[in-house]
Amino acid sequence: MEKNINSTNQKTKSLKQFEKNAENKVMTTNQGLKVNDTNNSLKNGDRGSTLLEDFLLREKITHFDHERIPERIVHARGSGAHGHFELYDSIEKYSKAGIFTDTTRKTPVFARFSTVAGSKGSPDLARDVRGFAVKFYTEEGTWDLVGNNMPIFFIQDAMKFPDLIHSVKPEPNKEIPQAASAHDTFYDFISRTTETLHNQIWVMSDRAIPRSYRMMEGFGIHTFRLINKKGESHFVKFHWKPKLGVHSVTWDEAVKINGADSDFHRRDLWDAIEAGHYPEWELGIQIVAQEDEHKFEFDLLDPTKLIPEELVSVEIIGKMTLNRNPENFFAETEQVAFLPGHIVPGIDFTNDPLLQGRLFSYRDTQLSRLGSPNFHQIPINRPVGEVHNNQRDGHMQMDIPKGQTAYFPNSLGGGCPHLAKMAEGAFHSYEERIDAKKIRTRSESFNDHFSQPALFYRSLANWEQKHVAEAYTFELGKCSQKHIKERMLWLISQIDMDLANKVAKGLGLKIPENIEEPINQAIGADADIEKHQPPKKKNYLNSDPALSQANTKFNSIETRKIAVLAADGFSMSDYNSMAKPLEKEGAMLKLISPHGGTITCDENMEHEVDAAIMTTESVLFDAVYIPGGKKSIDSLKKEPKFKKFINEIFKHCKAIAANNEAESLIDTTFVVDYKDDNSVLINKNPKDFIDAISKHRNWDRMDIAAKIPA
Ligand code: HDD
Repeated sequence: MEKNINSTNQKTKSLKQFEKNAENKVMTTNQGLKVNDTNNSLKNGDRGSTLLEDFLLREKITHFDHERIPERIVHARGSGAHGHFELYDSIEKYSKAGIFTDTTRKTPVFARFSTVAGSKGSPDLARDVRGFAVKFYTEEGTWDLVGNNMPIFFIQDAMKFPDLIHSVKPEPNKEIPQAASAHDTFYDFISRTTETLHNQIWVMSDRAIPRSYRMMEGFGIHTFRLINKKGESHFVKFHWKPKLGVHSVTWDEAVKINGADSDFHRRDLWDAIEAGHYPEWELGIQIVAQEDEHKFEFDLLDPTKLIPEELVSVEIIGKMTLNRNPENFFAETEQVAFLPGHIVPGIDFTNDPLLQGRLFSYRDTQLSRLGSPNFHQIPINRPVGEVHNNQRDGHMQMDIPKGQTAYFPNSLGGGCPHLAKMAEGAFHSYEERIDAKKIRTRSESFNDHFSQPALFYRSLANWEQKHVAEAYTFELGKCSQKHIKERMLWLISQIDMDLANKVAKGLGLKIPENIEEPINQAIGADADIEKHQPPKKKNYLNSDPALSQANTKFNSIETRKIAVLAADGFSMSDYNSMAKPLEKEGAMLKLISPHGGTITCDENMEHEVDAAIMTTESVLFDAVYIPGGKKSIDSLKKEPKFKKFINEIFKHCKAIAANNEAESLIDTTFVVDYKDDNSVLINKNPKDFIDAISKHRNWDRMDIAAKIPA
């Protein structure tokens, strides 16, 4: 399929000049020498030793030996895509940034989604936070919004980041487990660093196992500043809201997807874009006036706190569309370098101590990851505007700076590059008034570690709460140390006693009545311990509906994958009656049969099979449809994996539709006793099936489904 390349996208144009296409071209060395044999080395006779002289062998092997670069220390596993951002209405009262004032622009973007803990080759469905990083190639310079799919972070100060990551990464003595937080070192750290508990409960929720990158929210997390023309500052939190709503898989599916297709999210993003179903997110902002900085029960500078949407609503200001897959994974997705320090006039930082540390870390990491301070010259990292300064040389310098001078001020170079005036769009840091002691401490206003995890849990629907309890039980169940589990149980009991009781039951442990050491240990050795312990939990809001996936969008089946189970002799009229309305709504149907190749319907037409049953699994689909046709159904009955497929779809609370003879196949499965279920649709209108799929899951069946041993 032709890729949609937006000819007005400036970044796409700039990348084009670096693209190489070998079509109809002769093979050469890196020096342009034509190559006649790339299969055999130069030898002393046809059975002799290889000669050192063989420069063709040496060039090929040397390049190969150095093909890998260090993977990202975190967020190593990820996928990216190109697109653009459009602004709905100017927000000039808050920001002077061109991207926030000029509604005629289509700002090019490159977005990368990732897991955090796993290595580059780890499976996509790990229980983890997802990175949500967007590079905006704006006319005034590149702005990177390097966020996650959860609105808060684990820690409050960048100084703790290496500790956090060392605790979650595989344990250093045995390098186990890969891409998993369910182990002793992580919970040892978590249970001694209570500021982590808010992000941690989000990781226990369905947010940590998204159905698709296209179905997750994104958050800038920190409070940033927007600066308007008058130099006035407003605090801002950035939100990405996916057009398709926020949806997840269950843990049982996640575990199985990791085996069935460890590239599930990567493939999903790629396929959707190739098929022209371009993922879209709306950008929202929460604005807090400068004078309201201290009006909340929490500190705006504390990245472990969100501003509930019930308190400050999210104003939608624009939309991001991803419409082009990269040409080359390494050149673009692997080499893209996101830096929270990349901002443009109209956007500025706050003193959030996590953000402040990030401003150092990202540039530093690129130096070892990409190997040179010239990483900004790699095509994907180049800004769309011109770059002129007196920085020179370094590994892999790609530019050829002209002239005699590389210093400022100069007269020999005509004073160039000259300094930009404010009127020319120069960047100027927000003039925040500072009058303080230099001090190494944690603000007491950051001490509340339980109110927001409790608010999050209270805001969830009952099925979401059940998933949270199961996730804690699983994760702590994987820990081997009883004292770590007990400490976690006590901490969970401070968030919600009912939740802690459920987890304790699953673990077969008692919740301790108290714990001896101070619970907040993220303080200095000489600090006043009492002063830094979390105060009593506050309840400033009963619930925040925006935190629950039960309140997301359920209005579309676009890009949902529907398995059609059929064999030779399936009913074409059944199929047509269902397939056409589903496809009209943007669903993707895949024919699953006892074998690969083709099958023939009852109207004697051949149909290409998308997957033989042996090569696929139900967890890769959102719903199943089984058309009638006696011969087809008889064949499906002979292959037990079809029954397993249907049982599992039911277990995962997905929609099932069947026509005519297909009911007898349903009757051979566990579903036979639940044919009155809301989303088991036998000989029903396609509209009912579409409605059931658009609801994502029928959680009403959750308790029954859990009993199915699929
Ligand atoms: Fe980070 C990568 C998100 C805190 C240090 N981070 C990285 C990526 C994302 C985030 C999405 C991958 C970007 C990509 O796709 O290339 N990180 C966050 C968020 C944080 C956060 C939302 C808190 C709000 N990070 C954080 C801290 C530090 C780092 C506090 C260090 C002090 N992060 C890094 C890093 C990485 C990185 C080591 C690894 C690869 C890279 O930067 O380019 O520098």
